[in-house]
Parts: sequence; structure tokens; C-alpha cells
Amino acid sequence: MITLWHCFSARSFRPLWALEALGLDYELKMLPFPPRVLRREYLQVNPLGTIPAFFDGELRMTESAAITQYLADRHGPGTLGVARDEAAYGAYLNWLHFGEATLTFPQTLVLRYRRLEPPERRVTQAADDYAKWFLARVRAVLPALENGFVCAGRFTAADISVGYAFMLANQVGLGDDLPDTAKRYWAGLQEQPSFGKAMTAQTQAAEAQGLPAAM
Ligand SMILES: N[C@@H](CCC(=O)N[C@@H](CS)C(=O)NCC(=O)O)C(=O)O
Repeated sequence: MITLWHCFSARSFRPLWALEALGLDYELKMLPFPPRVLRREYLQVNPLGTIPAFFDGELRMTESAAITQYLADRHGPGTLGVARDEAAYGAYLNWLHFGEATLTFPQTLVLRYRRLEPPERRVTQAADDYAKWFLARVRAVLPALENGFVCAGRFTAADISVGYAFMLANQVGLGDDLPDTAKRYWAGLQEQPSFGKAMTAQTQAAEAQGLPAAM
């Protein structure tokens, strides 16, 4: 049995999107954000207090890109995953991890120092610098986005990883600053049926579990 602990449209959206793309059965446990503060007992599930937390039988994972890769490898090689003997395998791994390590992390600093901290603790300089840092890093992936998918000529887990970074950019207020190629790519990804299913799944789970269906 697969269980995913999730906050609405947070990084745990990556594994949620992958679960829907693969048509797997899973239990979705919703949390208020940040669970570390608003759901103290969650620390017993994940002492880091972060989401995602993912369980597949005895297996426990807490990194969104790694869980997405795991699901694709286990359940979707040649479809959501890219197999080792495919030419795009290296590019696939690169973009899958680029989505989190290079494109998502700087945005969390923007979010924190522009919005989440109380006004007296906000740091405009840090937020502005990391917004620029993010937009500069986006340039590296633009040539790969021209054909609608980041690699392999089809929708893969790497698109889920990079796509989530653009979803977050819109939530953080950086969406308008994205280059047109990135905007077009992200608009195309949202047409994937699995994206709509993941959005519906988190909305229904939030409503059923008494949480707001919004970030
Ligand atoms: N690199 C990890 C980061 C996990 C992470 O920091 N998640 C954020 C949400 S997007 C979180 O839980 N923040 C709450 C907190 O730090 O208390 C991943 O990709 O899953």
C-alpha cells in the first residue's frame, strides 16, 4: 500500500502527479502548512517535519524528486520513466534533479524572505537576489523545452519535476517573469490529464479531511 503525506500544491505534488500519471492506488494524507507547526504529531511520521513523506510497504522516502524517480522506475519504465538503455537517460536524470535542486530551492528562499516571515524578519535583498538567481538558472533549461517535453520526446517524470518548479514560480509571484518558452511549456504540461487528476485528488482529499483546498 502506498501512502503519501501532502500539503496542498507543495513539493509533494510531484509524487502525487506521478501516482496519477501511473494510475496507481494510494492513500493521500493531507496536512496544513507548515505541518511542523500546525500538526506537531506529524514529526513522528517525518522528524524533519517536511513533506512529502512517502511509504510503499516498509519503504519510507522524503525527497520529492527521488520519490518521483522511484515511482517511474518501479512502475513506468519506458513510459513515465526513461530506461537506462535509452539515449535520453542521462538528460532525464539531469533534468529530474535540476527541477528540485536548482529550480525549486532558490524559490523557497524568495517565498520565505518575501512572504512567510513576519514583516520585521523579511529580507528584501535576499529575496530579490534569489529571484534573479532562479530566473538565471531557468535559462539553462530553455533549449530543452522547445518541443514541449524536457527530454525523450515524451512526458516523463523529469517534466513533473521541472513543471512543478514552474507551478511554484506562479505561486511565489515569479510566473510573469518566466521567459515565454517556459510559460508555453508549463501551459502545455497543465494539459496533461494526469495534472488535472492530481489537482482534483488534492482538492477532494483536502475537502474530505477538513483542510482548505488552497496553499
Ligand atoms: N528537497 C525536499 C524538500 C522538502 C521540503 O522542504 N518541503 C517543504 C514544502 S514544499 C516543507 O515541508 N516545508 C515545511 C517546513 O520546512 O517546515 C523535497 O524535494 O522533497
